[in-house]
Amino acid sequence: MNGLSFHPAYLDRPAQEALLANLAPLIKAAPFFRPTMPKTGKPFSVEMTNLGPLGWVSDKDGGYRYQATHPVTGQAWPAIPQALLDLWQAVAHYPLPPQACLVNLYRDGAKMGLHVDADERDRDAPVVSISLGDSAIFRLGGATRGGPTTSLKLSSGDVVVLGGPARHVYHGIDRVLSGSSTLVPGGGRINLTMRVVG
Ligand code: MD6
Ligand code: FE
Repeated sequence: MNGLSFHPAYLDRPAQEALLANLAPLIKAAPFFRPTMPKTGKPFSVEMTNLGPLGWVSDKDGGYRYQATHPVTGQAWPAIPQALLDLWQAVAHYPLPPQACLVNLYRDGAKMGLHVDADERDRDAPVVSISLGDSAIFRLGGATRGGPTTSLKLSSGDVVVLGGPARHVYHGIDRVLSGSSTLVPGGGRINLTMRVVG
């Protein structure tokens, strides 16, 4: 697919462990919260937190948006660690640094429905995704809902860049293969997506 770049095993096991150790105190300061759907207030199965000047949040009344503070603690999000900024620099091929790093946590049975990332004003910047922990089935479609889709298994250490036309395609996580990795304490999958919000 045009604009999709897949880097399997971009991070080896020691690098994955180092990244997770780097994230632990940041997640302690900005704990995972469970967003809710706009209008219905239905809770997501995925828990989230963010790093960087802006973070993606969603709730019943405010809908999908970026904001500078954690919705529960009211504190500014922790900074994006240098190791992640370096990774962005190496794979994004984009002149601006990311403003947001969304951290998704998939515990037992969590998944993410097909969606397009469309809350960013900068429509040209790629999104860089890093997978840690249990493997997941990532589904990729086209620019419109309901077209043909393909799936890609994302394992711990894999990096995906969605740029160009691929930046605007439908995608989601069908399921996480529980117990497929020992990386994340307590099990499950963590996905980091770095974005330029604009
Ligand atoms: C996930 N990823 O892997 C969900 N969005 O848990 C995304 O929604 C995503 O991987 C934009 C670009 C790349 C992604
Ligand atoms: Fe997405």
